[in-house]
Amino acid sequence: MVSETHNLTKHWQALDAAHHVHPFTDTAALNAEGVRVITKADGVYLWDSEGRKILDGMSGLWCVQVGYGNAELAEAGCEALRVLPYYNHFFKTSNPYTIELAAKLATLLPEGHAHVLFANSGSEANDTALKLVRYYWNLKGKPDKKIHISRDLAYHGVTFAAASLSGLTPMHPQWDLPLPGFAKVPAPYWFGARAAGYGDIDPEEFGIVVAQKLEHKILELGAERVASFSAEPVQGAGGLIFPPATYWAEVQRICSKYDVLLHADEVITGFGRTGEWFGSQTYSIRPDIITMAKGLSSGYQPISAVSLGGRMAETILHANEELVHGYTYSGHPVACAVALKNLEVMEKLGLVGRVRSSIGPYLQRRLHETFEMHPLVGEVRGHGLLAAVELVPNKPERSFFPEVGRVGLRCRDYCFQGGVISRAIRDTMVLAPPLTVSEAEVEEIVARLKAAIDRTAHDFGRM
Ligand code: PXG
Repeated sequence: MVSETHNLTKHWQALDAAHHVHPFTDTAALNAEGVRVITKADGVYLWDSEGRKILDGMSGLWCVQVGYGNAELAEAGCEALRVLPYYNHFFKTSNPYTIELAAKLATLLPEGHAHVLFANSGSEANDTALKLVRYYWNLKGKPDKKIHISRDLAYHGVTFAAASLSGLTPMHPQWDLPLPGFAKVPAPYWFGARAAGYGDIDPEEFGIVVAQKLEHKILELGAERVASFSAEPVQGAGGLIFPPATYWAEVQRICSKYDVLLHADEVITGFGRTGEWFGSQTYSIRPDIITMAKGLSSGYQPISAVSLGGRMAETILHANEELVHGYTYSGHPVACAVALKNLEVMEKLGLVGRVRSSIGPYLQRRLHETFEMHPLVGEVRGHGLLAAVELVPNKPERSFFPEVGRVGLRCRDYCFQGGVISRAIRDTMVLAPPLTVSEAEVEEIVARLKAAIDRTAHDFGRM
């Protein structure tokens, strides 16, 4: 039986190598190593084709809020597949699943966000958002407002516009990006502030100083040319960067002062991650436009959405002309049925409340207790069910390893070998478990991560 399993693994690995090109992957290197084939999932666990069980500390790609194997979501999808597997919204038509989902979102979104457009991925949602920002300023008679500002280390997706908006520089050279009309300001990354030359600044002061970089950039470009500022409430793929408490209020002030639309990318922070439905609620942000995906359907179906705040809705929805935008699968009935059920299940299980007041604080406390004094750890940071353990050569100096990413990658490999998935971003280990994770499972995550970090520390002479 064991060898049969193994043969099937080899078979799949060979076919994958022959025909399948992976995202964000060095194809030749992967094919030399052989891909891991994931065959099933349940709760917080995955199984691979060798029968190995792995605790998924990342909820897939930060998205499986209700955990894997939820039968209610599966049934909702099956029912929609039988009843209305497809129809569109182009020909003066709609369907109950899409309608109900839009109305449900309006009850959960921050104040003033009562209208949504659907798409299929976070990247598409962000592309759509930038188009709507442009359209808004054109309708307002300010066609010179065309520059989109975003931040270093931001991740907004991979389409031409979303990749241009992203501030992770390795995302650009292969595609001659960013496109013209995109500008960047620094991220509110306090742990990296010393290395970036800000000296021994405290987080609150740093929050203001770094927010004001946005003001400087707007003044440098000319407010009459700046359309929007895009930002994740908490930066995810850029290294889990939590803004200092002073940051968002200052950004909000600056956007209002210069009449710059504020776009919150809630693709990761949406749907309970930080203990509220949206990160904008956690950080008291009042965005003009919000993009969301991932947790909207717990990743069970590809679906994303863009919501319009008051002034954008008012202007765009009363333009009295056709909105020349939309995808074949915008508001796909099966995806909407699954997303609607996902929100219902999240409410029934009280998942957002448990992230805020029980399991979120529990994860944060256990990570602090375990890693705060660890010789390889510079900082433990987190909020709700988002957490990061930053691996550094010298904690008091807040400096980084010279060969960025090598230590993190080693630790990530040890995590995999030890049966837990924790993503390494540069040399930071990141966790974003399903919102259903139990205390016992948190203990498992912490123990396995500790074993991996200890092994890594040993390899690099730090223990
Ligand atoms: N915005 C944010 C904030 C994201 O995190 C996107 C937009 C793009 O969504 P789509 O659905 O187009 O992928 C994302 C996606 C990682 C990782 O390794 C993170 C994402 C995607 C893939 C990998 O952390 N986030």
